[in-house]
Amino acid sequence: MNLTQKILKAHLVSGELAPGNKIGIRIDQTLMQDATGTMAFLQFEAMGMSRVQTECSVAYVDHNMSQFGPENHNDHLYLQSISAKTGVHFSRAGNGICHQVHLERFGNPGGTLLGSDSHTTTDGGLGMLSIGVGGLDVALAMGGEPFVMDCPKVIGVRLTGELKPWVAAKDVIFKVLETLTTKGNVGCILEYFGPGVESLSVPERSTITNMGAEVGVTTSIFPSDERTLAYMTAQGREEAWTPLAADPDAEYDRLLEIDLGALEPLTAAPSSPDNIQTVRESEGIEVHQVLVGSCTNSSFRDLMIVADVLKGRTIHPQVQMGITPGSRQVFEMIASAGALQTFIASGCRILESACGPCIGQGMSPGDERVSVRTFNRNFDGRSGTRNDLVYLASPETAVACALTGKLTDPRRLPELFGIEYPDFTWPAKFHVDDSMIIPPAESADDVEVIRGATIGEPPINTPMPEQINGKVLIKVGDKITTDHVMPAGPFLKHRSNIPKYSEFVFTIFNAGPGPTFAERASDWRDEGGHGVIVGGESYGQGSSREHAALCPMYLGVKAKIVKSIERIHLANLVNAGIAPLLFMDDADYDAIDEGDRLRIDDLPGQMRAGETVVVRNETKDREFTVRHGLTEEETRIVLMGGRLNAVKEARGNA
Ligand code: MIC
Ligand code: SF4
Repeated sequence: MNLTQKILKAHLVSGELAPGNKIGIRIDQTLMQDATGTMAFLQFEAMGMSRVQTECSVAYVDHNMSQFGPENHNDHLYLQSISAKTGVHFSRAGNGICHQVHLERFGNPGGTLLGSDSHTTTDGGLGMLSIGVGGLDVALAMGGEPFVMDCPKVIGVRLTGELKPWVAAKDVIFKVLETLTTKGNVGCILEYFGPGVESLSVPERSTITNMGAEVGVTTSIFPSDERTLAYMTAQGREEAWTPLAADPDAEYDRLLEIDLGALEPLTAAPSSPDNIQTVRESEGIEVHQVLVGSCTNSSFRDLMIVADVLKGRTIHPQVQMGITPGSRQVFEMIASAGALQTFIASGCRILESACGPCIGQGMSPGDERVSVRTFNRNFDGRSGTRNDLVYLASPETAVACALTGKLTDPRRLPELFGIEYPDFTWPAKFHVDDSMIIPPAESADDVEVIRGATIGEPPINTPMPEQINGKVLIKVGDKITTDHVMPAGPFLKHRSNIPKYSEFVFTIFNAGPGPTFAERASDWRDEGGHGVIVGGESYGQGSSREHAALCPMYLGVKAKIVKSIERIHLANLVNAGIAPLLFMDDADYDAIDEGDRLRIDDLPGQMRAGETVVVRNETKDREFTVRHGLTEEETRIVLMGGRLNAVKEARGNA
C-alpha cells in the first residue's frame, strides 16, 4: 500500500477503498480560521450541535486582523467565547497563521485533519492526511460526522538528489505546478517519496504540501521519518511521532519523478500559480515590492535565509519590503537570533504574524507595479490592486530581488554582492510557549457567547423550485477562482454578515458603469426569477471560502453551469443548495450570452432520474443537455435547499 491508502484504511468508516468510490473517514482534528470560522460556528449552532466530538479542534485568528471598524474584533470575541463553550482550543490574534501554528503545535503523523481553509494541506509535511473544505463540512466533523470524499487516485512524486544552493522547496512545487497545472487534478492526492525526501526538513516539505492546494489536488503528503522526529522533538512533541512510509512495492495511479539537483529558481508570473517561468528568463523586470511571509514560506528557516542575505545591507531604494513571521514562535526565534534586528536595519517593514498582504490586508502594490511575494496565490486583484502584477517566488529569489530592484536569479548573489549561500542549521529546540492558545472551558454552562451587532445568521436556502425561470447573470471564462467570486481585501471583514458581503459578489467584473452583479441578481430574484452563473474550465479554484456559494445563493442563484468545477467549491455549492451543472459540449457554452433566459423544466425530477438535465435557452431558441455528477445523497441535499436543511430534518429540528 502507499501511505495515503494506509491512513485512509486506518480511518475508514464507510465505503470501499478504490478510486471512484465515495468513502467516509473519521476525522481526528479540525482547524478553522476566523474568516471562515464564524460562519462555520454559526452553522454548527444552527444544526443544534453543542460540544465537539473530535480529538482536538482549534480555532485561529489570523486573517481578519486589520480591525478597521468593529467587525474583526466582534468576530474574534464571538470565536473566543464559542470556542470555549463548544470545546475548541482558541489561538489568539498574534499567535500566528493557522497552518504554521497547527504544524508546530498540533499536527501529528498518521492522523486526519479537516480544516476550513484550502491550505490545511500544510500539515501533509508531517505525514498527516490534511484536507481543506468549506466551513459547514468542518462544523459537521466537529460534531463527530465522518467526512465523505471521493476515494482518491494517488499520484506518486519520486524525489531524488538534493537541492543546490539558492534553489528552494518552493521551486519543487513550482515544478509540480508546471507539470500538472492548476486544473484537471480533482480527486487526486500527491504522495512524495524517494531518496530525495530526507534532504528536506518538515517546514520545507510543508511549503510543498501547502501549495498542493494550487494544483487542485485533495491533499499532498510526505512520509514521517527521522527528519519528522527531529522537528517534533524540537517542538517538545516527540511522543506524538510515529514512523510512516509507503510499502517498498507500493503502487501509484501515476508517477512523476523530480531530480532536486536539476532544479533551478522558478517563479509563477502574473496572474496564476501555474504560469511558471525560470527566474533566469524573467531577469531584469523592475520590482517595486517584495513580501516574505504567508503560510507557504514564513518558517524560521525561510526568515533566517532572508536575514542572512540582508545582513549589513539596505534594500534597494525603489523596493518596499515587508516581513510577516508565520507564527509567534518564529517571531520570537528570529528576535533572539538577531534576524529581527537585521530586518529593521536593512529597511524592512515588520508586519504582524498573520496572513496580512496575502489576503489583501494591507501593502497592496501600486498600479501595474511588480510585487514579488513568497506567497502561494497571485490571482488578479487578490493583492487588493485590480491591475496588480504579482510574481510568486522562493525566499531566496525574493531577497535577491529586494537587493537589486529587479527580478534576479539568486544564484547570482555571490557574483553581484559576494554573498555566499547561508549556512543554516536547525536548532535542536524551538521556542515553545502555548500561552496564546486558550484551552476550552471545562463546562459549557459557564460560558456566555458574545455576539456583536455585525455577527449575522447563516443564510438558509429554499428548496429547489420545480421550474427554473433562469437568467444568465454573468458569463465568465476559465480558471475563475473563489477570489474572483468573493473578493477578500477590504471586503473580507464582512464574512460574518452574508447580506452585506453579498453586495461584493464578482466585484472584479463590476468595472463598468452598469448595475453590479449583486444589483442584477437581486432585481431578478425580486421579480421571482432564478439566477444562473455560466463559467468555463476549472471553476472555483483556490480558496475554500463557502461564501462563494452562500452569497450567490443569498442573491437567488439556483444553478451554476460550467465546463468543470473544483472539489471544494463543488461541495460548497451542494451544501448551499445550488445545482452544479456541467456542459457536455463546448459549443453550448459558446452559444450562451449574459442576459439569456434559461428555462429548466422539472429540475428536481430530471436530477433524480439520472445524470443529465435538459436546459432550454429561450433567448437563443435552442436546447442543450448538461450533466451533474452528484450522488443520490448529494442530489437530495441540493433539492432540499442545502445541507443545513438536510441536517436539521435528520435531527428533527427542521
Ligand atoms: C486564502 O488563502 O484564499 C484563504 C483566505 O486562506 C482561504 C480561506 C478564506 O477565504 O477565508 C483559503 O485558502 O481557503
Ligand atoms: Fe492566510 Fe494566505 Fe495562507 Fe490563506 S494562503 S491561510 S490568506 S497566509
